[in-house]
Amino acid sequence: MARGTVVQKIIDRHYVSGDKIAGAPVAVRIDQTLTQDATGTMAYLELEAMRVDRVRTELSISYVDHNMMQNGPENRNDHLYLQSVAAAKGVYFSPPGNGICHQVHLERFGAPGKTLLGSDSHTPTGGGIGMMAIGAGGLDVALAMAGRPFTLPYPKVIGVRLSGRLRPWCAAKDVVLKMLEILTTRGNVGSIVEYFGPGVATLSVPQRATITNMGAELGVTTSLFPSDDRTRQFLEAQGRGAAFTPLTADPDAEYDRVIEIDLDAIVPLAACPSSPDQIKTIEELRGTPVGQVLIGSCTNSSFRDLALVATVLKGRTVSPDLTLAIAPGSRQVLEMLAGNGMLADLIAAGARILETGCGPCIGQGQSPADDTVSVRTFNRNFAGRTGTKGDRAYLVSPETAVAAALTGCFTDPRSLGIDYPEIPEVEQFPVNDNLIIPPVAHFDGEIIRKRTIGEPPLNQPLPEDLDGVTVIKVGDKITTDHIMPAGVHLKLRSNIPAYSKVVFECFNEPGRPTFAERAAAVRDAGRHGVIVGRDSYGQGSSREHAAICPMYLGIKAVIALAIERIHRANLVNFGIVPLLFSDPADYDRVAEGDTIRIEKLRTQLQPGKPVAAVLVKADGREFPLTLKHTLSARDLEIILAGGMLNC
Ligand code: MIC
Ligand code: SF4
Repeated sequence: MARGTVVQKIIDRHYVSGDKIAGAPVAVRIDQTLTQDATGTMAYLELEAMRVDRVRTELSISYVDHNMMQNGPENRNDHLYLQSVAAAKGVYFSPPGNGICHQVHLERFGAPGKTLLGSDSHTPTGGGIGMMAIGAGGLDVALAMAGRPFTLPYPKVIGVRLSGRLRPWCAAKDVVLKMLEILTTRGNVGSIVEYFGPGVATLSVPQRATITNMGAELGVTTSLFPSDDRTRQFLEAQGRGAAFTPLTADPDAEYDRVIEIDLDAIVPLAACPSSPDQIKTIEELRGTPVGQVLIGSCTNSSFRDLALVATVLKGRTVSPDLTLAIAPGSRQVLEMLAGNGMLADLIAAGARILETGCGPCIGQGQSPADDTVSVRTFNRNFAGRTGTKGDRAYLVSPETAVAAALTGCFTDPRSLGIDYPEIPEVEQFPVNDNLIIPPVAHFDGEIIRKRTIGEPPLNQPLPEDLDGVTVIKVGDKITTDHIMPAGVHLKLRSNIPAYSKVVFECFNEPGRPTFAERAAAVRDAGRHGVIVGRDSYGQGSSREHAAICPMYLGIKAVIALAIERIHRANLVNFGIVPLLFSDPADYDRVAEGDTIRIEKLRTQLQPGKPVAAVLVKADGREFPLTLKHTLSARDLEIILAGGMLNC
C-alpha cells in the first residue's frame, strides 16, 4: 500500500469521506473545474437542470476549443449559450481562438496541490504542474461545480522513477510512448501514476505536461509530477509565482509498484495504427513514406515544442510529397511565435498555420488521403478519428514530426545531421488575459438558447425485469470514438435526438438497419437494448454522449469483460447498468439479436453480489449466465432511479 506520495498528500488535503483502501470509493473536494464546448453544453444544461444558481468551486472555467469549424449555425449557437450561461453561473469564459483548454489552463490557472475536475479526458495535463487533475463526464463536472465532492476509487499509486536526462532529439513524448509500451492502454483502471526521482528536475513543466496529458491513454485515473523549482520557475514566468507551493513525495515514500525509466535510454518512438499502445521505434519505421504531418493538440503545442519545430524548419522547405499543418496550443503560444519571427519561419518553410484549438485532432478538417500515412504529435490514433476510413495515423514527438516533414518519410531525427536546437526556458511569457472573460457579480442578462440547444434527456427508472435484446456485439478496446463519432458530427453535441442517429456509425453496414434504427425498434417494441463488449470497453474520450445517446435509444445495460473508468461512471450517471461477464467464455456464446433476460434485476443488484441472467439463443436454446459488477451502494441508487438527474 502506497504511503507518503504526492497523490496521498493531495487526497488527504481534499478528503471528504470513504475508506482509504485501494479500490474503495473515496470522495474528495474539487477546487477547480474546466469544461470544453463539445462536452460543456451538456454539462451546463445539467447544471441548470440541478437548479444551481452559482458555482461553488474556487474557480470554474468554460473553454471553447473543439467545435470551431462553424459549418452551419450549431457551433456558434453553442458558443453563445456557453458564454451566457458562464456569465449567469459565475464561470470564467475562454472564447474560441484563445486556445486548447488544457494548454491555457496550465498557463493561466493551474496550481500545484489543487484538485481539478474537467469534462475532458486529457485534464491530467494539469498533473505537469503538480495538480491532481482528473477527467470525468460532464455530469460529474456539473456536480463538482455545484459544490459536491467527486468520488474516485482510492488509487493504487504507480511510481515512475526517472533517472538520467533525455538525449538530443529524444522527447517527453517518447517517455509517455514508452509508458504506453510498458503499461498498455488497458488494465490500469484505479491507478494513479506519480513521477519521481532525479530525472524529474531535468524536465520542464511543458515537457511534464506532455507526459501527464497522454497518460490518459493508459486508462489510469490521472498522472502527476511533484511541484519543484521548475514548477516555480514556470509559474513565475507566467506572472503567477504566488500560485506556487512545493509538493514532493516523502524521501521514504512507498508506491504500490515502481517502474524505472532511464531518460538516457529513451529513443524516438511512434504509436502505430490504430492504438496509442502499438509502439515501434522510428528506426523500425525508417523510410516509410508519409503523406501528412500535423503538429499541435493538447499534447504537443507548447511554445517549447513549436519553437523547436520553427528552429529546425528555419531556412528549409517541407518535402513536396506531404503537407505540414501546425495548430498552436494557445493564443499566448501564437503571439510568441508571431512576436519573435518564428511564425514567419514556419510559413516560409511551407507550414499551413491552423487556428489555435483542437482542429484535426478531433477530426475537424485535415483528413488524410486514402491509403496514406499521417504523422501527428497528437495523443490518439483510434481508427477513423482522422475522418478517413481505414486511416493510418502515427503518434510521434515534434522532433520526429519535423524530421518527417523535411524528408517525406519516417526518419530518425538523430540522423538528420542537424544540430539539436536547445530551446531555453522562457523567462517571461507575454501575459494577456484580455480574452478570458471573468464572471459578473450579478447576472441580469439572458441565457442565449438558439434552436439547436436541446435539453438533457431524462431516463425512466430501471425496470424490474430486464427483457434484453443484444443490439450489438463488439470486440476488444472499443473507444468512445467508436460509440459516438466526433469529426463532422461534433456539431450535434447539444442535440441528442440528432446525435443519437450516429451511435456506432462505424459498425453500420449498407443494406442493414443502423444501430440507432435497431435499438429504437427494440425500444419501441417495449423491450430493452443491451450492448455486449469485450475487454476495455469505453476507452478514451470522456464524452458522456457515449452513454446519453445509447440511453436515449433505450439501451439499459452494457455487458463486457471490462469497462473503462470514465465511461463506466457516465453509464451509471445516465442509468445504464455496467455489467461484467464472470466467465469470459460467455462472451463467445452471445450473438447479436440474442435475448438476455434478467429477472428481478432491481432486486438482484446489490453491492458485491452476482446477477443471474439467462441467454436465449435465436433457436430457443437457453444458457444460464452469471454476471457481476463493481457498483457501490450509491451507484446502485443512481441506476435504480434511472440516472443522476432523477436523484
Ligand atoms: C478527445 O480528445 O477525444 C476529446 C474530444 O477531447 C474528448 C472530449 C469530447 O469527446 O468532447 C476527451 O478527450 O474527453
Ligand atoms: Fe482537443 Fe485533441 Fe486534446 Fe482532445 S486530445 S482536448 S480533441 S487537442
